Amino acid sequence: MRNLRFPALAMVAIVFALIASLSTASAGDRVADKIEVSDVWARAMPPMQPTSAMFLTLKNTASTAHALVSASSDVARTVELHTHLMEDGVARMRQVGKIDIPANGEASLAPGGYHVMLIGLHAPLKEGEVLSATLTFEDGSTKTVEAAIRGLSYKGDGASHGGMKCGAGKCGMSSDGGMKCGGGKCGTSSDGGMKCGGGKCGGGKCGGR
Ligand SMILES: [Cu+2]
Repeated sequence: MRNLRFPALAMVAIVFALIASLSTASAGDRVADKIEVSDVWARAMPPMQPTSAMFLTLKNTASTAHALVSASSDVARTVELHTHLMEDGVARMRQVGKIDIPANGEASLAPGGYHVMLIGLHAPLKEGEVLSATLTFEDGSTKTVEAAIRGLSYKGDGASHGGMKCGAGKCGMSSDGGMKCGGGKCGTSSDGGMKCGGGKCGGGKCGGR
């Protein structure tokens, strides 16, 4: 039995290696551990449509601002962070380098605003199924999320869950693909945020601020 015993020196080395690995992976230091992700869903698309989008709410529990810098998923060839902008009255999508999550605040990825674009789907996203995606934050830490795949008519969980709302109404996609709000249309305000009529969208809410 003697040769099964670890020499004392090896034990010391193992203990130090354990301490080192624990301290470098300290939970408190990873941005991913400070961000709570909820309402994760993706849009089911018709079979011929090679792109779709994923939506979610990011809640920052830290007192410093953080950012989502990229996302990836096996379901698509390319995954990009996008926003919607109104240009000459037309809603266009544009890739963004990051999505800021304010200190002790939320960033809402919702139809008509920020979204995770899934480009070159390997197979159609089917309603009722779930896809897995990995979110990467500015320190390189990652978080894996599961997105419920919803039908074309699903507009998000609504204002109470951080979806876009506009006054008393809800923002949704208009028939031309732009944002609409009640009878009006959502556009982009001068600071790049969404606005709706006279109001501004922010923190997942539109108007009344
Ligand atoms: Cu997009």
